[in-house]
Amino acid sequence: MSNQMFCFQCEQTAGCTGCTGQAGICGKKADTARLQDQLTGALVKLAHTAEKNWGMVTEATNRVVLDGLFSSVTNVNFNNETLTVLLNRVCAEDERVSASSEVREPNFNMEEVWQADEDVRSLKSLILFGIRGMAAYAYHAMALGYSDNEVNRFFYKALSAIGMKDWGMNELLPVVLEVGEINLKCMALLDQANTETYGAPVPTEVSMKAEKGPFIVISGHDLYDLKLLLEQTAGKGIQVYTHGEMLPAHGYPALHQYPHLKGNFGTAWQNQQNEFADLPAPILFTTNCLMPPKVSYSDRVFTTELVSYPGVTHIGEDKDFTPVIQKALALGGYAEDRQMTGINGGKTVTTGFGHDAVLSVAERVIDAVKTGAIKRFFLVGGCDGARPGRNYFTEFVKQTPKDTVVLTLACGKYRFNDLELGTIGGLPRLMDMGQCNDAYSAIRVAIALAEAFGCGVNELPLSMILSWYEQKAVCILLTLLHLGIQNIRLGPTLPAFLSPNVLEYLAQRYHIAPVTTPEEDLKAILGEKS
Ligand code: SF4
Ligand code: SF3
Repeated sequence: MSNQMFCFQCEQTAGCTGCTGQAGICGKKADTARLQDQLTGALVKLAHTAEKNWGMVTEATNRVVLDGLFSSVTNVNFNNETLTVLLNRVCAEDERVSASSEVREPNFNMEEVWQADEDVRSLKSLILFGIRGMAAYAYHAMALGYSDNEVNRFFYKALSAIGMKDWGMNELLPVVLEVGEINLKCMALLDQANTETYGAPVPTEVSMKAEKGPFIVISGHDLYDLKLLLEQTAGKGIQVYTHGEMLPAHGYPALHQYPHLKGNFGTAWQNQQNEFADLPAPILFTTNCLMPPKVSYSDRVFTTELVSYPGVTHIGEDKDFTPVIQKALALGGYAEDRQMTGINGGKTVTTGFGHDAVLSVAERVIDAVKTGAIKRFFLVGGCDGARPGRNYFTEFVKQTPKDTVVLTLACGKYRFNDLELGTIGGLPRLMDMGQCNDAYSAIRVAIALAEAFGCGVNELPLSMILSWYEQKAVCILLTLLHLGIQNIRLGPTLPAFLSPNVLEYLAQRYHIAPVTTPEEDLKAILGEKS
């Protein structure tokens, strides 16, 4: 087993069963996967220690738990060196927290989970992957000075559950659903952090034209890093372009105010190796999704926070972006303005339809539903990825009837966000609610509409068609289940970590179903009673 690995946490896992052997499909090598397992095992041990010595837990303990979980999210960290430093931090914290105990907790080996009975493995995986995603939300909120004791406390409970040797379905299932419940609080916290810091997003048209001259492309989800970069590049003749999940930043007033935040470059994460190949500019990754950089552009890639790749320049905690700025000036950018387009040839995209923006027109929306002008809402959202089956989401949106509204969020929207879908009653038919980190906005809107119509969310003329890839999608899904939302269609494939029994439970109780074809799914949905 020394050069072997096992990982099945994301949608592109090998053969839809699990990445094994020398490396995963994402490029994560076996030794890195094993280090992440060791790190997770150390976090489980720390959680057991913390549960028994709660008085010793400090902000530093909470921070190392978030760092450890977030670092193992797909496409964040490929670097054994930084993972080893993190592992040592977790062990040192465990030592400190346990200082007053006479008995030390035993080490925990993740092989115990991977080798467990398939239902136990499935439920523990749901818990682990769910809290990895939730840790990302808590981390971003913490960067802005926001944290929540109940959320922090739950990470230890969930990690402890993963280490329980004799727990079965009865004990683990409630913890799985609790991940969804606490994640709702965590997403609300991040929403509060973002909107209080940068203002509520407003609908904003974003150009896809790269202007001539030096520029920097910033990717990932961390708005705080973008803010710091905008401050440090102000007045230097450098333009800043968002990439991937950074696009919704344009909707926040406190970020939009910077005139050199010019537009958006490129599409979703899985196209980066092509889109960055000839880029005359540096790219800064603040979170996932980093792909192994090709030699053709690896000297232009910079990472910060928990993102790390061997040999790539990392911007540390001092947040001095000088190396990125110098690289931008040295490369010089394009000689002439360059019009980029989206996947479907569109030249602009619109973002910023957060809950405040949508609910500010709630009366018009409600009237339009009552008069029959709007027949149905679709939430077509989630992660993008490389599987060819993901064209489903483009085709689905293209085929939605003209009297329906498409709400979207996360990077899966690049499949269709440059399409011109027109308007209904003055409202755009396609509304981008933001990042995967903003799934809370969609939940707020759904709950507000249900209240306005005096019904439950399941009775609304609303269908959810979700695409997943990494672990934030797992915690969002668990939150939707916690809210009792049924009939979610999930694709392009179902998670490998759902055992047949767990899948059957989800299908029976929540009517989760895999996507089929856009035609069949639309026919089934539109035939449904609304
Ligand atoms: Fe495979 Fe996904 Fe794990 Fe990477 S993160 S090793 S692609 S399952
Ligand atoms: Fe995308 Fe990685 Fe999930 Fe944030 S950037 S949605 S996949």
